[in-house]
Amino acid sequence: MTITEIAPSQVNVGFDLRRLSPNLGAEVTGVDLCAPMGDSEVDLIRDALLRHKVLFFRGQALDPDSQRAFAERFGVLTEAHPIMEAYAEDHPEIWQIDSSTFKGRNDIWHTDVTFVERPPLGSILRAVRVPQFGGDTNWADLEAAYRTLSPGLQKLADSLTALHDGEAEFNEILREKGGESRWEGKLFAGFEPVEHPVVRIHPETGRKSLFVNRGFTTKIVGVSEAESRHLLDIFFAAIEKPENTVRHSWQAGDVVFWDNRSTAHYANNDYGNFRRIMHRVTIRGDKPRGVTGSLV
Ligand SMILES: O=C(O)CCC(=O)C(=O)O
Ligand SMILES: [Fe+2]
Repeated sequence: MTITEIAPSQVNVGFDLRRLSPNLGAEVTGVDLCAPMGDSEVDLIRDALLRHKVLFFRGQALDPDSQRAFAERFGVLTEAHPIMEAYAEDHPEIWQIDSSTFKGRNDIWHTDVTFVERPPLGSILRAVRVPQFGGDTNWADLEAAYRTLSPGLQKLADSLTALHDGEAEFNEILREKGGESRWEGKLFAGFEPVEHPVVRIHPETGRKSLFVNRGFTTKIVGVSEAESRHLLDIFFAAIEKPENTVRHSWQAGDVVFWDNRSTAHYANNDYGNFRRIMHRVTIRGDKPRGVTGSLV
C-alpha cells in the first residue's frame, strides 16, 4: 500500500511528549501504533527513546501482528526468549508473560537477558490483561545511577567487568524443558556466565551507564567474593534509588518501549491470584562495550 492510499486520519503525522520524571520516562501522545508510520515518525520515536529511555504509549489497540510490525521498525526482533517458549508458532518473537503459568513474576530488578553475549537493544511490552489493581512496573535509569556514584567509585567501576548468569532465574525452567534451549542460533545446555563491562558506553549516545543488575549479575571479576558482594550492593542501591526510577500503572492496551542498554526494570508482584497477561518482544542488540573501548 502506498502512502496516498491511506486516509489522512489513519496516518501518523506527529506526536507530543510529556516527561514523567527528571531522569527517565516520557508519555507519547497523538500516535496510533497500529497506523502506518513514516520514517520521520520512526526517527522521532528513536530519538525520544535515546533521550528518555522509556516511552509510554497509553490506550493502543495493537495485536500480536501489529506489535511485531511496530517493533520491526526499530531493528531485527529476536526469538521470544532464550529459555521461555514463544507465544505461538506463528509468533516466535512474542513472549507471553501470563501470571497463571509463569511463576517468576519479574519482581526483581533486571535488565533483559543480560546473561547472553548480546543482550537486546530494547523491549516492547504490551498489556493484554491487567489485574484490578497492582502489577505496576518500575524502570530505573542506569545512567543516573552511574552519576549517583562518587567520582572515585565511578573510576573504579569504569575499570571493572562482571559476570551475568541466567541460572538463578531460569534454571528450573530449562530443566523442565529437558536441559536444552536454542536462541539466536546459540544452544543453551545449562548456563555459562558471560562477562560484561560494569560501566557500559551506550553505542548510540556515548553516555555511561551502570550495567549491572540484581537479576543476572552474579560477581565482579577479579575481586574477592566479599568485595564483589559489597560493590554490587553499592551499585544496586544506586540503581534502585526511587529518584532514579519511573513507575507505570497499566491499563489493557498500554505499550511501553524501553532502551535495554540504559535501564533496568521491576514488576510489582502485588496482585495475588488476579490474572495478568503481557506480550513482550525484544530487538536484537550488540555486545556491550566498556570505557576502555575494548570488548570483554
Ligand atoms: O511484567 C512486567 O511488567 C515486566 C516483565 C518483564 O520483566 C519484561 O517484560 O521484560
Ligand atoms: Fe524484563
